[in-house]
Amino acid sequence: MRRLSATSWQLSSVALLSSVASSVLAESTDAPKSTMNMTQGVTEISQKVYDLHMLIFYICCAIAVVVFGVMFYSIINHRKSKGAVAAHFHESTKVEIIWTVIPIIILVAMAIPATKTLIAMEDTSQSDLTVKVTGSQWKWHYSYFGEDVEFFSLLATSQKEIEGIEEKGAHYLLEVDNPLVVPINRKIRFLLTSDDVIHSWWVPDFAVKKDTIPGFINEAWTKIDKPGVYRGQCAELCGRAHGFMPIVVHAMEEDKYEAWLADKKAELAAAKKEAEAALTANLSMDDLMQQGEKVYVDRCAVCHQASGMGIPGAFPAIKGSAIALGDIEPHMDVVVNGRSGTAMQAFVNQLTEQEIAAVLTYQRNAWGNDTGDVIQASDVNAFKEESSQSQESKEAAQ
Ligand code: HEC
Ligand SMILES: [Cu+2]
Repeated sequence: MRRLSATSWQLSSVALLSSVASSVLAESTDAPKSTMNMTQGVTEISQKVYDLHMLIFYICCAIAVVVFGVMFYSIINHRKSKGAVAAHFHESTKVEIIWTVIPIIILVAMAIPATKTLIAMEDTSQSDLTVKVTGSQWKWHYSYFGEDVEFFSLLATSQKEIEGIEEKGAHYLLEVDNPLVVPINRKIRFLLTSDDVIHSWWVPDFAVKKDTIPGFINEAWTKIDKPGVYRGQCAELCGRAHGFMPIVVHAMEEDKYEAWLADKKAELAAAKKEAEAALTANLSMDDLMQQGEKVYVDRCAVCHQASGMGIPGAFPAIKGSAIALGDIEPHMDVVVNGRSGTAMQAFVNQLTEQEIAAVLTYQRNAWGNDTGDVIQASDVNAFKEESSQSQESKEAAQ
């Protein structure tokens, strides 16, 4: 009777393990997007990583069955109540050798496929195109090498959804204004770096997860098999809005990608023309305030808050701030050049002159900051030229 229950115990634990294993197996064959297991992804590498993960998982299961089997067998069959007497051997060379050699063999057997996959993941040679990925608080910047195409990619989820005023959409916190667009079936090399703190560019479907480190350039690559929209996130705790800098990649057939690239170039060229034209335009206070509010909400409110109150101890208030109420030049300087060593970044390459003029006007006239100052794109441009000249003369003096 006792024997029987002991065996059924062992049997049921084996059954449990194998049912876990088979449910994992079932997932790997039908449901492509399982929430229980690692994704298989859409690249050869991600499939390799997945296979490796499953292989190691099964090895672990087999080891668990053997180890727990021996353990439970010993506990049950050699228990004290049965009159078992412990053996008293020491320094058995045979046992020592066996329990050293077997784990070594297992480890080496696991290291071989793991190393192969890792080497393949690191091999960025012979790529067809290169995209530079730059992380900053809290957005991504993509730059296509040799194409003169670059843009920022920011969270597109509305503040109302975040605050729970509106219902959350299907891609809550996983949607951006400008997704990265890439072709399928081409080897894409990523050069990854950061403008401020460490971020990490992570797209699970590609099995790509690389830290972006200021002052360093890391490399990664992918070759996507299937067109689609793939989503990821920053995977390095990078500050307050770490959870608000998602990654969206549109993978397209090559001809569609080429068409997109041509469109994007035209769009960027048009935007550049518009920015140049704006340099001579004189906008009304109302227009500037309207545009400025939009820029502020999209680009500044994450730190300085929509109320202009900032977050005490982290981000200064703009409402009532001496800078926003004082002379225009120091205010412009903070926004154009940033404050190095702080989260206040230089917006000179992130916003057009028009946008900087608008956001300055907005900060100087919103929330009771009633300076009445109106700043035009031409003012910002003049300031930029002046400060780059003084930069140059400083460099020349050195
Ligand atoms: C990532 C967070 C962050 C974002 C985004 C940000 N700022 Fe700042 N800002 C800061 C921090 C931090 C400081 C304080 C810097 C310091 O310690 O000198 C600051 C300071 C300022 C100041 C000076 C305030 C004072 O009283 O000293 C102004 C003006 C300002 N920011 C404007 C802007 C504008 C305009 C934008 C949007 C275009 C913006 N900031 C976006 C973090 C941010
Ligand atoms: Cu980040």
